[in-house]
Amino acid sequence: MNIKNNLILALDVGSEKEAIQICDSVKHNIDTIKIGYPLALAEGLEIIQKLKDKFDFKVICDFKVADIDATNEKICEETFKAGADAIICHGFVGEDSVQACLDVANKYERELFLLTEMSHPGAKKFLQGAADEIAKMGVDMGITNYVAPATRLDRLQDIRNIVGKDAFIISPGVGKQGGDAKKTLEISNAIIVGRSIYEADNPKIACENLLK
Ligand code: OMP
Repeated sequence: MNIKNNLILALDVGSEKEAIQICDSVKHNIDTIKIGYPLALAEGLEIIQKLKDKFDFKVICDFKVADIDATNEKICEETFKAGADAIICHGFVGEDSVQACLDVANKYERELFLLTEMSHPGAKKFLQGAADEIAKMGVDMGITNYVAPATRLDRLQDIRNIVGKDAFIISPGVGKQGGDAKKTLEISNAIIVGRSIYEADNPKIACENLLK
């Protein structure tokens, strides 16, 4: 995926009005947004196509899909039918569940991002111990897009070493979670940033500061 300025806006706001205001402010700095449960639950899946039509953005749906294969398939179908360019799924559920997501992504000629280790402190307790295996599974399955944390650069590097230099890694955790944009981009292909942009007095300037 080609992402302007290697910067993805995590648009975790609670209304279409707020979403449009922020998108309007950052539209010259950003061409890819991530929509997750907060906005999709508040406004419905129609918000995906509305923002695509208005701003010509690429939309990654962060539904962290983590169910049995049959249910994952239905979740991905609805998400791609609604216009998403990509979807994020969890890896800890195993190969059959992830394969179901990959099959639907391939059918729609869209993209799948496999979440390996998460960025928050709680990820250390269970997920960190499985993350290398999740990344290896992704490689074995032919997955080329990954999510890995900006908050632990050593772990991000470990995951990069597993998935290889040609894989595409996007990293959340810059800003509010403590990660550094520049250091992360030495390892990752793009950063995902939410609150540091949409809670800023001036989201456009917040983007510019991140890119300095
Ligand atoms: P901020 O912490 O506000 O910049 O937002 C980070 C965004 O990335 C949020 O939408 C999170 O849900 C998401 N995220 C993480 O923070 N950590 C992860 O490990 C994975 C994700 C994600 O899949 O995007």
